[in-house]
Amino acid sequence: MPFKPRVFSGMQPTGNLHLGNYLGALTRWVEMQSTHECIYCIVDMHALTQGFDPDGLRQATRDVTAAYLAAGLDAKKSIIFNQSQVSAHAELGWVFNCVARLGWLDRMTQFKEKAGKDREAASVGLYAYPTLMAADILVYRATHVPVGEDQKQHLELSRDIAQKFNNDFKKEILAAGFADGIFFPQPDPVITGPATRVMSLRDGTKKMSKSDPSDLSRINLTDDADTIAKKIQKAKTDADGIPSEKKGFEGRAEAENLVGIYAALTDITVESVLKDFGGQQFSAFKKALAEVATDKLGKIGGEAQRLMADPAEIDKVLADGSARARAIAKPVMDHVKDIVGLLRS
Ligand code: AQP
Repeated sequence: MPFKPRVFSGMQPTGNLHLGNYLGALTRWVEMQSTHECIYCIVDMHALTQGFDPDGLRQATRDVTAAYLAAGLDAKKSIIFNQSQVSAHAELGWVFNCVARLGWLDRMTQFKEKAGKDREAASVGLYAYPTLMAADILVYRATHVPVGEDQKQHLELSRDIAQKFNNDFKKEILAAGFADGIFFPQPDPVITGPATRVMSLRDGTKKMSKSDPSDLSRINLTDDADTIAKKIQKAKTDADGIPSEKKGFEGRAEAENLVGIYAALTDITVESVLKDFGGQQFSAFKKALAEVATDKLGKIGGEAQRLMADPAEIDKVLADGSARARAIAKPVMDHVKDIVGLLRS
């Protein structure tokens, strides 16, 4: 039986959302609201993998919710909630820890990057991050996952986990009444759009990230016009100007990144940007980029600030979303318990 199309995605409340989160994921999330049933999560349990800061986590969870709403997510249309309020995520995450193989997790490049040289000091949670992510998606039997390019490998692991679960428990799944013997869908990554990998403004080889120690490396959704202009002005470039053709980007990651950001924000192709700006110096281009960035992000930042002034209203959105998410996740988790042999009364 084909699965009902359903979208799931999430972001970690580990700091301010930035332009990469916005162009790589959020813009797609907003679009998909008009075509799909959508579930958007603030994955607060994932944030624990990066260290503990209880007050900071509470604040960041509300900030990210405000940014979601300000960017155009509609809490009536979509389900918006924080992960820890739906315990089925953690329950299924544990089952998946027992389905996934160590060898699979050993290959995850994000763990290697985040753990750095001192692997032994990394938390078990950071290592098991992808199995919890698989649970986040599959506890809703979601079919589509809009994410940035960096999440591709984790999505492939989610697909492997779904397939292994379906294979390992085929007999039990059939006995539970699923006639085709398939319980979990294999979720499709939706990695589309002009900016699936936005790079740091200070180093074109590193992705823009919330946890980069340099605030100059990213444009936050809450930055005001002056800050955006300053960060773009200070963005790393090279001595050559804007090329007239794409091949002129060779070995010039920073230049390619800035032009890509301009194209994504104005919804035109990179070729068109090069036609308009080819041959010009970066100083002029950066002014134009600051204008479009301020125009687009200024409204979101302002609206997010307004929403953040009323935390009780944000908590209400999360409570409502959590209740709706629980109503979908609980029966799925009940089936999983029956399938794997966990008694429930
Ligand atoms: N630079 C980026 N370009 C395009 N998409 C990006 N995403 C993140 N950075 C970029 C996408 O945003 C979504 C949410 O990401 P996340 O919060 O779960 O964590 P992350 O991918 O690890 O993002 P950060 O900013 O780098 O956070 P930290 O520093 O806390 O680890 C995902 O869909 C991601 O692809």
